[in-house]
Amino acid sequence: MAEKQQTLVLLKPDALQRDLLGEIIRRFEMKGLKIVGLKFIRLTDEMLDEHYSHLTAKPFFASLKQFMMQTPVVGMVLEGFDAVSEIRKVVGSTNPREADAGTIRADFSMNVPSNLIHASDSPESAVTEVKRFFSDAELFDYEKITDRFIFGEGI
Ligand code: DAT
Ligand code: MG
Repeated sequence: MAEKQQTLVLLKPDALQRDLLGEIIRRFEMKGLKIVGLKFIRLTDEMLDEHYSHLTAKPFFASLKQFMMQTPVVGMVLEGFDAVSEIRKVVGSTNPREADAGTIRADFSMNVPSNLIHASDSPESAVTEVKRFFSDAELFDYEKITDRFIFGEGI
């Protein structure tokens, strides 16, 4: 049974610099993911220590943090059935050169860390990451006239 989920996305400094924010958001919209939160975030060292805590021992950790702090990032919370795994499909593998053609990373990027997007990797991390970056007041529950056509009956 499909589960309605929320997931966290960050559009990284390379997406902003390369004028790809609109294109990436358009792909999420076309997939049928509903934007329930959207804002600029200026990431700090402390936020990144927490967000990338699974990578602290990696030799590239310090340069990854520098990369992520170059400009503000665009934070988004997207909602939909199985949104966490669906969005990872649309985004593609971490290494853009191994990502499937047609994914955002394969189509628009060439290397790590400049792979354009962060997207939560499990339902559990999505819950933690949405809370990390968005307050309840910044998340919006609303109906769209297309909901019935995208999600089907019984939403
Ligand atoms: P993902 O972003 O696909 O969830 P991850 O959580 O393993 O991947 O890594 C987070 C980010 O760290 C990734 O988007 C880009 C950067 N990164 C991963 N592996 C790297 C490497 N070998 N060299 C440089 N940056 C890397
Ligand atoms: Mg990850």
